[in-house]
Amino acid sequence: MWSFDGKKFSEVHGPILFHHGERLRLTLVNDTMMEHPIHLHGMFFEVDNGAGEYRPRKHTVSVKPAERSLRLITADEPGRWAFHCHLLLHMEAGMFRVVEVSAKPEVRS
Ligand SMILES: [Cu+2]
Repeated sequence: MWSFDGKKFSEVHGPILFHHGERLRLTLVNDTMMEHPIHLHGMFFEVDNGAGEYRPRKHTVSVKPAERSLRLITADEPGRWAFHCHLLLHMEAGMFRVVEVSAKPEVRS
């Protein structure tokens, strides 16, 4: 079974919610024997590679077998976005989620 957090897309209810403007740390743990190119649409992953402020900005980054990969995200694009493994076999089997970034907060004067 290919999934995120042990659940296929068909088994989850609703999107993963991000608040507009928030800064997030995502930890991806690959506990399989395959490499997974993980793609988040709409926003960049910043790869936290231990090099301080020099973090590569990527839409898709592969996570190797038994690797733990840290990413930073700024949720700055409101809407619903696909988050999935880019191996189509894995995506179609359930390694897919929808990320929803809440609407931009009202600007008050
Ligand atoms: Cu995969």
